[in-house]
Amino acid sequence: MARAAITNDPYPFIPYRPARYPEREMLQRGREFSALLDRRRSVRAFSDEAVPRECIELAIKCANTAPSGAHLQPWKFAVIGDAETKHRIRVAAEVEEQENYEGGRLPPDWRAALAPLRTSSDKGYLDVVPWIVVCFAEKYIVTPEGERRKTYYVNESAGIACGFFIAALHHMGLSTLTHTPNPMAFLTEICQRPATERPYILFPVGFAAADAEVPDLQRKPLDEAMVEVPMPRGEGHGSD
Ligand code: IYR
Repeated sequence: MARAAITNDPYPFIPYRPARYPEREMLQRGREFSALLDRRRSVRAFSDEAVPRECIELAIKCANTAPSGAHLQPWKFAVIGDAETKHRIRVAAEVEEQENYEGGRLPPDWRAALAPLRTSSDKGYLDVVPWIVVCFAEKYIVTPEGERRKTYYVNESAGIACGFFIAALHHMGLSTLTHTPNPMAFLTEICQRPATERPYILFPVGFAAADAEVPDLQRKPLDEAMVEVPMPRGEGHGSD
């Protein structure tokens, strides 16, 4: 497997010359990318329309470009397209979520935070979507020689990979939901993954239903997302 070679061998260093654009074009590209991402919404109402498997493969290829701790790429994306396995996942997710919503496992503050989103223990969309993709985070990787290697920054790495995955789906006109049916241990068994991996995020993937609705959420404004760090007192000047 290529990765084992990568993790043991020193790398040659090769030139890297990323594309450069005139300033106007940089801004134009930034605005367009921002507008594209701003049109993405988490979806809970899906169409059962088929989605080519290659779209899923491409989204995982995009995820697989994510930076990762020591380049150990501690993720696996399990792909499920058959109705029986999707249904098993739905049933198991609903068992956990019924305990959360109806059984009182969700603390009151959490329930209150979710109320405006109208989420519930009904995860019917897991039967409807053409694909379910489960990202597993690898606590260890196993080399072809059977040697266990610890991975680093697993949450950060898998989280960034999932972000790329979500963006790639959206770019293709597909929708998903960042779903973490809690606890998620049942996914290890259903997806037949080893104990070195931990279920991280479950993604139903498909086209949004023709009549899908989403809450009219607003993104927080830039001046709340971005803060200026004050210059140290009595020191230097800005760069312009
Ligand atoms: N996992 C539950 C609850 C849930 C929690 C958060 I935080 C959300 O943003 C949405 C749902 C569920 O899937 O319903």
